Amino acid sequence: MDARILIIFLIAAWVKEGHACRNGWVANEDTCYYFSHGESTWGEASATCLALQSHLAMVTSSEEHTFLINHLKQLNDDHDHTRYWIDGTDLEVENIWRWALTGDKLTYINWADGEPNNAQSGDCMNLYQDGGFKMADDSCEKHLYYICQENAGLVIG
Ligand SMILES: [Ca+2]
Ligand SMILES: [Ca+2]
Repeated sequence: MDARILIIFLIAAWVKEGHACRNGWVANEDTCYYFSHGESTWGEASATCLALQSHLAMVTSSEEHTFLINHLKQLNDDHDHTRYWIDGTDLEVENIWRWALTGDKLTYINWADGEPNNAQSGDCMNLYQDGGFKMADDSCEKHLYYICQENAGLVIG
């Protein structure tokens, strides 16, 4: 193949793909997500995301939430009751939900039916399969799956 045609083909393929993510990560807009294969406490999950130059997912719009819901439904076709940690927490002040990474109060919240119920001191936020992967609170010590998020150009220092 002519080298110029090959280069044009590769550029076209890259543009179609959008923002390039590392292997094992999934792209949406200019953000990459990692869906864990194992389960951890919320604190361990947060530390693992940081070790991967990322952070627990901050779900900040209905568009982003819809993308995650659709992807999680595909991933969990054969499973029930699955939950995925995200970065929200009300550890400091009950019922004041903040993103752990920034300390900002959540401006977008979409709770599953009956949530948050603070069951077992539920101070950490997850996306709950039985609630259509809407938001729920659970004990931070539970071992759940988790979603890491890496923003293009975001430097975590
Ligand atoms: Ca709580
Ligand atoms: Ca709950």
